[in-house]
Amino acid sequence: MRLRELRLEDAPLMAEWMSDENLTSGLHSDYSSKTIRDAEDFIRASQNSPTEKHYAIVSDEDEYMGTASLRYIDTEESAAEFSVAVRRHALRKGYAQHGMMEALDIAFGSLGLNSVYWRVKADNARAIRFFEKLGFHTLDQDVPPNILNRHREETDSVWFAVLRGDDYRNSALSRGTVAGNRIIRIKTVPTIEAGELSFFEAGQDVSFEIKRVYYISKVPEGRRRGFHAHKELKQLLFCPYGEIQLILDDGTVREEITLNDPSIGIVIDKPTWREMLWLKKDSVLCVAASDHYKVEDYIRDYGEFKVFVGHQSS
Ligand code: T46
Repeated sequence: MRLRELRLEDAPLMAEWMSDENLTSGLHSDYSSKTIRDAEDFIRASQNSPTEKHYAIVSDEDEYMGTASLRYIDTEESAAEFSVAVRRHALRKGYAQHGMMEALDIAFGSLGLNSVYWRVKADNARAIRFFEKLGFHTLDQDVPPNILNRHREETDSVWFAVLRGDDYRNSALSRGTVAGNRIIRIKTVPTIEAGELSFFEAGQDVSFEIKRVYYISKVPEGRRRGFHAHKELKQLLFCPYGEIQLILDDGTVREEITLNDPSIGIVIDKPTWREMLWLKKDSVLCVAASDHYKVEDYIRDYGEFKVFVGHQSS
């Protein structure tokens, strides 16, 4: 998946999400009467605007999945507002997250801005949950008055922000854990203009003895794997290349983290249900495991897993 300029041929799929009330009811604008013509007008108007940048979030096959936008770009204030909308077909596949990260890269990179703000309707629980899972928190204050004034009619918004220098791609790291499993930083040595080298050593950086290493590659974008837990096995998971969402569930809490940094590892050392979603084609998931492959250590039924962890904790 990637961002590119919007094209007129994106209009039919853009009109598709606009007419999906389930998707638009939480947005600020009213899209109920929008047509393909309106979508075409929007794309044309956005093409030469210095203050509005709209990008198509597209699949590897270049299919339009949604729009990520930087609006009200204010070079004096060095700020912009972010927004994102995706088609139903793109939900839960990582497109919104990917579009957001690339749009923030553009805001702080080529546009050279210092801050990006966005607002969400206070009753749009799905959107608030989405941003909070990425590690963003609603702002109680500190939204610049000129930005607040722009939307003074809307009294039902909560605000989020990213400032230049924030590690927005890895804000999950500050959480420390995912569903009770530790997020660790793998030692990483940068070399001058020749990349970096990451390493961990058994008995020193990893608390269990490593008996097996395996890796998963050549997975198409948008595909899921996993759907199981282990009874005894302990593992360190990391993604040396690409972008993979890891969904972990300890039987009580279900949380996600995006692995897109070779220096981040997740230690899963207690029974945890896992699912992995390939956000980018050719991403690689590497695992250092505490034991050899034992089919009897797998729990592949979620109901059984719930019983297993229930018994363990009682
Ligand atoms: C896990 C997640 C993160 C082997 O023969 N040896 C091995 O060491 C492994 C790991 C797998 N296999 C066989 C078993 C299956 O026939 O490879 C096939 C695919 O395994 P599975 O469907 O379990 O793959 P994933 O990606 O769902 O899960 C794997 C690991 O199995 C699992 O332990 O935690 O990655």
